[in-house]
Amino acid sequence: MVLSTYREKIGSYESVNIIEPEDAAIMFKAEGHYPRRLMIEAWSSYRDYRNHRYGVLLKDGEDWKSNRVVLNKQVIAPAVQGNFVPLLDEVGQDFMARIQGKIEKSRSNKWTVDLSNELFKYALECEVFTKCHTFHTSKGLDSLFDCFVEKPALCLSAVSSVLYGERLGLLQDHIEPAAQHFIDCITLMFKSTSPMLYIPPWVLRRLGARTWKDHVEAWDGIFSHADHCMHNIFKRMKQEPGHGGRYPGVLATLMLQGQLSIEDIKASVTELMAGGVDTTSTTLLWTLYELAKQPELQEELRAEIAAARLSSQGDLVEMLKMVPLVKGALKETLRLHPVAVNLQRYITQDIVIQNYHIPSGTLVQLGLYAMGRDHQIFQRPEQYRPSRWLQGNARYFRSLGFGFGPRQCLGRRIAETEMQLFLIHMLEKFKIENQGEVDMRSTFALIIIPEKPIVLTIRPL
Ligand code: 2DC
Repeated sequence: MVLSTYREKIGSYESVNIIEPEDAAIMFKAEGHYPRRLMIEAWSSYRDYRNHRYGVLLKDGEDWKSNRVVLNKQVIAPAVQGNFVPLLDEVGQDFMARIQGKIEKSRSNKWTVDLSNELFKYALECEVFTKCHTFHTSKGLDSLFDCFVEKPALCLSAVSSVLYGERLGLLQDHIEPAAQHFIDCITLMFKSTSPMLYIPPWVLRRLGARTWKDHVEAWDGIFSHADHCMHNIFKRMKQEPGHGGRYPGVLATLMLQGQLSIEDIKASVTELMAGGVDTTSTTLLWTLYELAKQPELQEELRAEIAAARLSSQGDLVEMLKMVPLVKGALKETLRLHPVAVNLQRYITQDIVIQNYHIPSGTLVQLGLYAMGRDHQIFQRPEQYRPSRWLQGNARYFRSLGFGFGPRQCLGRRIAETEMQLFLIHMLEKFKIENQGEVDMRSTFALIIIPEKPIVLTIRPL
């Protein structure tokens, strides 16, 4: 095997790099009770600089564990999926109505568009709707309310209506500027992070460099918007208790539970909001791009969806259990176009990989992008073939798009549900076509994104 394992030293850190699924299994087995990945210094520096608390993204050790356990129950436990499904389904349906409207307006029975900003809005709307939705009771909220500083500059009437149990209204032509600003801030935050993987943030800060300034500006925008969203929920919780016993949303549930401090809740909910926009929308965009190349595959998926729709008789949670090919498509997208170029762990015991002895404490990086495209690991890796995920034996430590184990992506369940429902609605109503395009390349902006805008044509079935 050529170079499947090697050491590298970039900037200030040294790592051992692997790509084999079997080696990934060894790495994860040695991750210990408090798994740690590479610390993104830019993100922690910003928080230190502004005196913001770390959420689970950046916490480590016992503090990470105790927060993560509480969040898991509300965000990623299978039992809570049912809470999100109706909310996400509603956003999905609205998105389809919006596409339909665009098609009708065009008078050519199709809509040709770079969907990326539309998908950002879709993802943000899903976010806010689930995480900062509404509430049904208001025990002892006065004290909670006090810790919020009103930010009048960011007066987002549309957002407050979502938090109130209605919607953001992002899927309209005139998007609220503050919401668009939030979206732009997230993109800038990712983009300005990558240079700081190699040059320490404090150096750039000392130099007054653009990168650091952009980064601070981006996070400032993210934090104030998230703060504003949460502030509005608090206000609503106080003003109008009782919301027909409906699911109150992640934020309200966490607050009413009182297991975490408000500061901890704010920190992790802000991360969830920021982490769920570009990631899911890019993955959906890549999926549509791949599907556009294969009309027959779209048909296959449609058949599966139609059968699932029929036999689930309106029960969406059941329906989602009957669409393995749709799920395979998303796995396939994350294989070829992973959001994270690699996964990393500091191992907590000595391990042996490919006959190399690697001492405890070493940073091990699993090259997710490389793994997904390796022909010894995936047959004909260049082919987008969702059905390859249907055979159980071919999956061992190969589907790692959301990471693995207790430190895997906290937003995973929401992201998966949101993306599955999106594809279901999309394929039930539309055909996706490309412009006879050549292969789209990707680029690294901390997460992997398409190098150029992806333009697709959407037609009614
Ligand atoms: C980037 O060399 C390349 O899920 C670096 O939703 C190593 C590295 C470390 C951490 C990874 C990062 C890479 C890619 C983006 C990831 C991040 C951990 C979490 C983050 C994978 C591979 C992401 C996209 C989160 C982002 C949350 C948000 C609040 C910033």
